[in-house]
Amino acid sequence: MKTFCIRSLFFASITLLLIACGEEKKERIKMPTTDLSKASLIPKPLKTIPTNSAFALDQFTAIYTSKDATGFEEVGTFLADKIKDKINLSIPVNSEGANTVERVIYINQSDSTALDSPEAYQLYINQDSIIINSNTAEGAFRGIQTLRQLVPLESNDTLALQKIWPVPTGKITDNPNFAYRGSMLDVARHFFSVDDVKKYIDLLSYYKINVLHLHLSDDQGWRIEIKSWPKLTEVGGSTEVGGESGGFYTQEDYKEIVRYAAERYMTIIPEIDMPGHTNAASVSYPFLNGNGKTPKLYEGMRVGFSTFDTHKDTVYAFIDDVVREISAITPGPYFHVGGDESHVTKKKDYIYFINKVEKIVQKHGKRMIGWDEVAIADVDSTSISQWWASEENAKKAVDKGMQIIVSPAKKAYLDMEYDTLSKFGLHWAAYIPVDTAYIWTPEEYGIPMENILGVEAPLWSETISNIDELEYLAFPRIIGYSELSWSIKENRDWENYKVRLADQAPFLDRMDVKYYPSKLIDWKKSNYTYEIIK
Ligand code: NAG
Repeated sequence: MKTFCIRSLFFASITLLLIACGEEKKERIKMPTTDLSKASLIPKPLKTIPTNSAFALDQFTAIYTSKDATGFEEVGTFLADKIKDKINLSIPVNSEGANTVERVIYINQSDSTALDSPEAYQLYINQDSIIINSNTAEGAFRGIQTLRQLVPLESNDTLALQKIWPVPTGKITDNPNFAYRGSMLDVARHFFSVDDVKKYIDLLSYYKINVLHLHLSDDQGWRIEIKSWPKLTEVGGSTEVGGESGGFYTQEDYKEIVRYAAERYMTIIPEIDMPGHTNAASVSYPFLNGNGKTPKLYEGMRVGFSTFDTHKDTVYAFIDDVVREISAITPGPYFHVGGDESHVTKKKDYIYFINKVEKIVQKHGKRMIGWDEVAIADVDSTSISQWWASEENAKKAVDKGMQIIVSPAKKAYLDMEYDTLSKFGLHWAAYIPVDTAYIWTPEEYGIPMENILGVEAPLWSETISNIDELEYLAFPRIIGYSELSWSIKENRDWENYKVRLADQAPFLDRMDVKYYPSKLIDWKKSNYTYEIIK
């Protein structure tokens, strides 16, 4: 309580001081009128109240963060770095005695009960101060994404000459609808470098996505170093779809991805897909498939032809090592075991296998996630089902009391083609144009709200082999999935969204994102045209 009062006093006096100094400055700078409720924010915040004036972001602005509040200074520094990247303006963070400071951005740890989830935040933008309140650094981090989106890339003429960027004033109260807002990247069919994954993570975090699920193994490749089973990557990591040389993450690489994601309050979920989708593992260690044959490396696109031997103890000893090594370098609470399309595993063997693997995952301190098929086994209510194909399996999972990650292929698969002219992608589930990707609700499938953990958009990589192609399939649809999982239904409307989406163009161009320029969107501020639109 005492620290709270001191902090509030300190904070109130800074604000008063700044209001006093600000009055003088206001006469000199003619700031535009604004409307915060029309700002192109994605995902749309819970509540926005505009006050129609503007905060002048310029070289006399400084960032201060709550003292002794874990992670808050780092959030302040992150914001300063991003503002520097965006508009080349350097803003000091927690600098003492900066007497040229006229306006502050204050990132404040509050203990308000109104901010009832760790990601909730309030953003007050006044003419002379910006205040972000959150109970946690995670909430503050979500709040600064909103603020980043409000900083214009370019200022208008007069203000631009004075190097002032106007930020619309008002109050935002925000809180995610779903705690799990995910994306998945298949690095098994085609391998993506650590730098590619980092670029993707950074873009996702701008839209408040907080989970990246990495599909680390499949028939075509094994992508993570397992020290006790080195051939997995030496042999199983050596190719990919189409026969290129593949690749893998060393454990140090993986830790670097985890660290980079954690800096953005994003959880990494590792997936080792089994008992099907395991050809690359069985090429590396042929005892795993139990049929006495050494399979060949596979570079095609078929699914459902491989399986582990579900009866051998040595197979479970192998899985134990894999889960143990990966869990030890994964701080997040989840481990994804795949479990999809085990077409050549007998049903009773499949059930036996999933039950055993669930215990292994739990032994290593993680919650099991599996594709929706796992619900046919005797899984625990603490395990999670990722619904992608079968409504019947989703229902079974609900009956077992499991939580569900909503990823219906027809709506949420980023590897589905946009339309018949799409340069990349598949269309076995559907064509998914940008509006179809947005106009649905996770609640519409009859899964009770309390069973929905969140939404995830998987990006399978059979047809894409580099970051440009990844971006083509992911953007702009992933931006819509962020809104579907963060914003409440009442705040989602396609006509309103598509205008806000078009306004992302300058940012996406600036980040060199090779997005698909859908004709459904009026990208007038974009520099970027993909040949398909011609
Ligand atoms: C599914 C497979 C996946 C494949 C994808 C392509 C799941 C859970 N399984 O058949 O291995 O890459 O389609 O869209 O999606």
